[in-house]
Amino acid sequence: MNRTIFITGATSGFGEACARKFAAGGDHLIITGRREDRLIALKRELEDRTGVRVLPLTFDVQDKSAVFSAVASLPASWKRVNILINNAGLALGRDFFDDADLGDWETMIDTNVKGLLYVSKAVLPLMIPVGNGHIINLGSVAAKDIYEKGNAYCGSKAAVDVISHSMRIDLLRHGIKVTAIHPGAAETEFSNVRFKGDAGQAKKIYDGYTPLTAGDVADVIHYCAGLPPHVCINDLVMTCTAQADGIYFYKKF
Ligand code: NDP
Ligand code: 8X3
Repeated sequence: MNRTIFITGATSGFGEACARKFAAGGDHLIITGRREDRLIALKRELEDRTGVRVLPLTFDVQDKSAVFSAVASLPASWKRVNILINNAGLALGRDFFDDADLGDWETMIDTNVKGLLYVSKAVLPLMIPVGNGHIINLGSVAAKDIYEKGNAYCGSKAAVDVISHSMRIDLLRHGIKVTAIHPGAAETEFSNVRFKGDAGQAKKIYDGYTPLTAGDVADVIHYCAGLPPHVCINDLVMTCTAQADGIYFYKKF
């Protein structure tokens, strides 16, 4: 389709699956994350396989000046962005409020909330002149249904939910669509990160049912991004069939 898609967190999970899906559809990509080796490997693979142009940008979304200088460093031919997918994010820990780690809370808020704000603010000047921009933010069912030991992660995703609504209102005058996607459990590196490399604990999250895959989420994001200019999906909750909401699952053991 020849659009330019700016994807945060493209080194894994939903972001990487989005890169593959949009490249297969002919879109050019700016892919970002901290793990540069993965970005370079993905660029090579997608350019060879699909013929689209892929530009890797390595930065930490928590680092305000790194975000703004990375976006400012884009070559002139990349200074137009049609779609921003604010996907970079994480959960750290799953502990009662009184047991939770302050550093984990800070990292989640700095990444999921402040990082999303910094990237959006930095990219918007490249999107407003295009006249048909679209921002797609990754929230979570954790924004909609608050579960035990979810505390700061649920709070950070509830912030994404509210910020998405606010963006939609404030960007109306620029004709920019804002979509918030709220997936339920999806098997990616997410739980490995949440449980700090404890693979056994991470795997247990997906026992007894078939969770979403990163590809399922990328398919839905790609669908939202392909609707006619006058149509916007504002808010979308998606789960696997075995999950009803942020809390209730039907698991078979
Ligand atoms: P993954 O762990 O597989 O991917 C997370 C991505 O975010 C990686 O590419 C990682 O890149 C990037 N990232 C994390 N921290 C930073 C940072 N400080 N700066 C830049 N990039 C960062 O998880 P998912 O794909 O599952 O998650 C993607 C999003 O979807 C997250 O916002 C998550 O909260 C949300 N989500 C996930 C669900 C799930 O069950 N998996 C369900 C609902 C929402 P790198 O480490 O290279 O920087
Ligand atoms: C990720 C899904 O249920 O772990 O946002 O919060 S959950």
